[in-house]
Amino acid sequence: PAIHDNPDIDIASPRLQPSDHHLVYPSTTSTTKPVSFQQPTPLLTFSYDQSRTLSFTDSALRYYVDPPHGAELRYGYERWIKRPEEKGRIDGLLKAISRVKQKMEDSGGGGSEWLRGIGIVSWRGVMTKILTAPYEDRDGWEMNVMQVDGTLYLEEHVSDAKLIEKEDMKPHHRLQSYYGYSFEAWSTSSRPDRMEALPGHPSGWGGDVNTSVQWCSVVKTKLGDTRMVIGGEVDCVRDKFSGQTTSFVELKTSLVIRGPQDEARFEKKLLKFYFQSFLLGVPIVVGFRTPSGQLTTVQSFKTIQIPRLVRGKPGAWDPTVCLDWGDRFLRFLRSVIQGSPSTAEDDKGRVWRAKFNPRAGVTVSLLDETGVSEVVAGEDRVGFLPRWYWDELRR
Ligand code: 0WD
Ligand code: CA
Repeated sequence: PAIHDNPDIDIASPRLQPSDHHLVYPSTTSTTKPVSFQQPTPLLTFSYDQSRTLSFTDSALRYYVDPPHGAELRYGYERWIKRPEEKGRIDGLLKAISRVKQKMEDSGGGGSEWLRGIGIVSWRGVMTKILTAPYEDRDGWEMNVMQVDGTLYLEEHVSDAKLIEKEDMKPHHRLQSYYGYSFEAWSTSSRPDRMEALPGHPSGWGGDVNTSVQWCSVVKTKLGDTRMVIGGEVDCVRDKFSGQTTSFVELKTSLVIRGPQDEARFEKKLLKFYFQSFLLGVPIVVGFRTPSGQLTTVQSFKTIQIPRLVRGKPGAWDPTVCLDWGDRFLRFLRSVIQGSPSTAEDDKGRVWRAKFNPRAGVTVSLLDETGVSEVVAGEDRVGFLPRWYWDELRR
C-alpha cells in the first residue's frame, strides 16, 4: 500500500521535512496485535582476539563457573584493557554472512537465494533498541539503513561527537561498567569443569579484562513475516558447547535490591535484559552487587519466564507491545524505502536515517550527499557496507 494509505504513518506532522516519513508511537495508535517470534537457530560462531582480529574459531569461548562468594568486582580495574569506542559497523557480521553463503554454495548452491529471503541483517544490540523503544523514555537513537536485493541492513549511527562523548566516560561510570566485565571474569573459565587458577591472582579470577576479546553467535530467526539474521556477543556457555543457543549464558550485574524502589528499578532493567537475551535465545545469570562492588548473590533467569515476573506490577512492561511495535517498525521501513522512486544512480548505496525520539516516534529520511559522506567516513564503502561485501553481492 502507498505510504499515505497506511494509518500508522502520519506524514502531516509540522515538525518534519516534506521528505521525512514518520511512524507515530505505539501507544497513540491501534491496539496491540500478537506477533510471532521464531526460536533462533544458530548459523555460526566467531571470535575476536586481543587485537580485535576476527576468526571463525571458538578461541574466545568461555565456560560458566559459579563465582566465588563475596568476589570483589573492583579487582583488576587498573589492568583493564579497554577497547576504544567504535562506530557500530556491521563488517564482522557481514563476514559471517559471506561465510554462511559460501558454505551453502560449496554444498550445492542457493546462498544468494537464501540471503534474498532474509529481510533484516543487524547486530542484536540494534534490534534490542528497536524492540524496547515503546518503554524508552530517556535515550533516543539513530540508525543507518540500506536495502540491497530486498534485504535491509541496519547499523547504529554513531556520530563523531557521540563517539568522543562515549569515550569520555566519567570515572564513576567507568568503574560501574567495569564491574560488569569483572563479573564475567569471576564467572567464567577457559575450561568447562572448574574455576580458573591463575598464578598471582585470587582463586576463581578468570583473567584480566580485555574488552576487545569477544565470542559472537550469529543466528537466524523470524519476527512476524520478517526473516532476520542477527549477531551478538555471548558471554559464556554452560558445560560443553552443544552448538545450541540454550547452553549460552548472558551475564549481568545489578545493585542488590534493598526496597521497593530498587525492585522497580530492577524490573525496568529486566526489559532490556529480556529482549537482548530473547533475540539470541540466551538464559541470563544476574550477579547482585553492593554499591562498592562486592558480589552478594547470583540468580539465574530463564529468559522466557521473565515477563511473568513483572506482570501486574507498577511500571510493568508487556513484551507483546514491543514485538508488535518491532513488526510495525520494520514494515514501515520497508514501505518507505520500497515506496520511494529509484533510479539507476540510486542503486549505488542509498542510505536512510531512522531517528527515534522517546515518546514521539520514529522518523525516516533519505540521507543527502553530506550525510552519506559522514557515514562512509572516508573508508572504502558503498553507503556503510564495505566495498568487498557490496562487490560480492553484485557478482
Ligand atoms: O550497535 C551495537 N550494539 C554495537 C555493537 C555498537 C558498537 C559495537 N558493537 C559490537 C559489539 O561490541 C559486538 O562485537 O558489535 C558486536 C555485537 O554486539 P551486540 O551483542 O549486538 O551488542 P549488545 O547486545 O549491545 O551488547 C552486548 C555486549 C555488552 O554486554 P552487556 O552485558 O553490557 O549488555 O557487548 C559488549 C558488552 O559486554 N559491548 C561493548 N563492549 C565494549 N565497548 C560495547 C562497547 N562499545 N558495546 C557492547
Ligand atoms: Ca553481559
